[in-house]
Amino acid sequence: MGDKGVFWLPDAMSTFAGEVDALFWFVFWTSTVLFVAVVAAKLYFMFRYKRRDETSVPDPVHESKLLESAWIVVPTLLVLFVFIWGFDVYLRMNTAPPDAYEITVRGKQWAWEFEYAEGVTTFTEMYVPVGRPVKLVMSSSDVLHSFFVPAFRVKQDLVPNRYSSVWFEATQTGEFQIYCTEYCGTAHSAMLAKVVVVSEEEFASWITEQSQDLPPVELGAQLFAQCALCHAVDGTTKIGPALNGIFGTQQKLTDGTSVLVDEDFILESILNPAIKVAEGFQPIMPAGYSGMTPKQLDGLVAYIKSLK
Ligand SMILES: [Cu+2]
Repeated sequence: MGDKGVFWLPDAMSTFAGEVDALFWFVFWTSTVLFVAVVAAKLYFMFRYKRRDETSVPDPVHESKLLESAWIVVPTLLVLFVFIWGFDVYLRMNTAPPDAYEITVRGKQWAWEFEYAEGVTTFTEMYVPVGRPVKLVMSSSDVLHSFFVPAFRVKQDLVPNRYSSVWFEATQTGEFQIYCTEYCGTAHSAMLAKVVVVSEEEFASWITEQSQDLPPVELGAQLFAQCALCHAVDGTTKIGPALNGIFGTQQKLTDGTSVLVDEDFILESILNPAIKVAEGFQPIMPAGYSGMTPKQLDGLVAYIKSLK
């Protein structure tokens, strides 16, 4: 947490963050004042009107029009005030400026995919320019996910077969955490990424650099970021088997047979992971990676093949 955050709110790093916080603090402090007032009045009445002996009968209560009107009118005005204020912020937060820079975001078990208009795709980092509105057009390849950047006060569900969107304008450069905040299966808690906010110039040169054609192995290494949650490349076992040094070996399968790890087996395991499952593992790999382009698939196969 940086120097602008407080104990329960992270740094405010987007143009809307301050407004969201102001609304939050208003609701928080009015609730606190009302809570203290109600509890204090209750305690006072408990002692002031305590029944002191068996025969005592309290005086009849007379209504006070002024008092009754006050406790109807004041809370109603408060609630309406919060509604109008909140609705105004909500509407503006949901209406992206027409000149916003668009990024297509796809959530899948268990990775984020960020696709830029220039044809660049990233997985663990979403680069955005500072001081420029960015609109995210989001969808999911499988189940419900939810995109959450606490520092921007931005949160939106991703729904299969439907687009949802959010927009924000980052006010400072830096790296900010992205969470999936809708439980989406085994590796939900590790479905993380970062927003990297850079200057306009840095962003432009980053895009140019990324859009260069990469050799297949390098392209594959980049794409592999979305697999790295479940597959290690250093021999350790994660949710799925480690993928280094497997090319050319015989792999034992859950049905007792074995298979030669060649290009075809790697490709089949990406497209249809449930057909041949490595011994000792569950058939839990999502089939969502079949949506990659042939070039991307070639790259991934080349990369896995290259792992020693
Ligand atoms: Cu998720």
